[in-house]
Amino acid sequence: MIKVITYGTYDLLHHGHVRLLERAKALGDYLIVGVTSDDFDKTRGKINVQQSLEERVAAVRATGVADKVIIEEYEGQKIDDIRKYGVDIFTVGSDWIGHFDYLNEYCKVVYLPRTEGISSTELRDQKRLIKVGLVGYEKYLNKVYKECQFVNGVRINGVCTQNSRELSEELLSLDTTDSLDELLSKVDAVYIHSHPKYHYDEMKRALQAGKHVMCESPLAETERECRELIAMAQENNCVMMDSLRTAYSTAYARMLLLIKGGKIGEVVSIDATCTSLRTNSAVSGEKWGSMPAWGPTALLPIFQILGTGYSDVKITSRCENDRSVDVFSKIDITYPKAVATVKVGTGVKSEGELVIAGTQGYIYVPAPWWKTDYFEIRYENPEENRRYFYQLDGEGIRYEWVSFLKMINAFAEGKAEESAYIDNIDRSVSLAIARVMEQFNNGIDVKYI
Ligand code: C2G
Repeated sequence: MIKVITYGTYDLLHHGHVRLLERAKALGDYLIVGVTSDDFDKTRGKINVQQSLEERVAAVRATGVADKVIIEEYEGQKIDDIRKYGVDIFTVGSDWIGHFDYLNEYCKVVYLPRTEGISSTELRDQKRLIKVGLVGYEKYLNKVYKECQFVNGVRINGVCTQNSRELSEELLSLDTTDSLDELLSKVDAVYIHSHPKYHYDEMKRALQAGKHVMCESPLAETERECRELIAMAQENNCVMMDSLRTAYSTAYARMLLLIKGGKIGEVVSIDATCTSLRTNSAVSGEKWGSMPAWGPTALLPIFQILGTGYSDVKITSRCENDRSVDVFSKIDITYPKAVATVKVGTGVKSEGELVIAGTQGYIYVPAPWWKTDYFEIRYENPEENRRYFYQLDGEGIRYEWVSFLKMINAFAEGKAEESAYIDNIDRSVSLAIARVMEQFNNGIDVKYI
């Protein structure tokens, strides 16, 4: 009996896939099909696969061509599978020519001609092409634009900024305007990365125009405004996403799960530091202190791990002449049974690490923890220590955009509840972040040094 094996993602299974499977089967008597797991696809750069592993496996099974379906979970697995199942022929489409020649050492390798004119990428694009406008601080928009190129289904077709001095050439070639209304008239959604004092007004206008919004945290400068926007998004049937790329880093997300699963016992203390030495003038002439620049990111793990039911928040800030521009701030948060300290700086440099201490052990995330691919769980007995690594591409930005698109789709299909599951940041966390920013802006319990 001749055994044949082939692999693929098989997202939105189409006749190109089916033809390949049929021809693969015809090469022998028994066909094994390896379907890639979501994690493996992520590490190989396929980030916006539409269907779950279960759906993709079910679709491959339903073709009736495969004798056995397996899951491909790690790099190098093909060699293991070929040996394990005694495979005679490995086959894959001609888009991979040369790539798998190394398998010749274990079995015969056959590249089958790819079917022209159809692909999962095209199907994903057809399913929904969301037109998005970028709003705000030009330097960061350049980064976001680059990251969007990895996400199918999104087209950036305009920029609204007050200062296009630092826009990249690609962005300058799009429609650039300083009028938000003009931008809103030609997009389905907007991404906002402006100074937080503009967020409320910009989001309100976007939501009133029926546009979906993803806005860098904080959503607004006061909790009341934040609540108002949440209600407005609901009334207008729009997605409103609080944007913090860290929440979409796989390592960070897995770390949260391990903590919830009790790996370090009960969490008693969290220390998070975020600093960057950038001059305020570089940011569109706006004066961004440490709190607007880093506060929301640094507060994220605190509220996601310890919850938002804190008893007390005290802030110490070192400011320039203007009290709203803090070059360094320290936030001390007390909970009934835990404490947290956040240090943020735009005029001070420190080690940007995250330490989460529990009753049984602690988690250490090295700098820069907010775009991490790695962390360690450490115990009293170092032999029990564990290290975790998860590939992170593009600082998490591209994964965040995939989630934004999935949420927009869920809304379009009338499954708004599903979008809450896709969103990695709970509304209560967004509100707590806005509340602390409001406290800082109003100088309540803030000691200036
Ligand atoms: N295919 C094809 N014609 C198309 C599209 C896809 O023949 N129009 C083939 C591909 O060449 C591949 C299979 O169908 O052999 C599955 O395609 P994908 O789901 O895109 O998976 P891919 O990323 O190519 O995975 O490590 C190798 C991979 O697992 C192959």
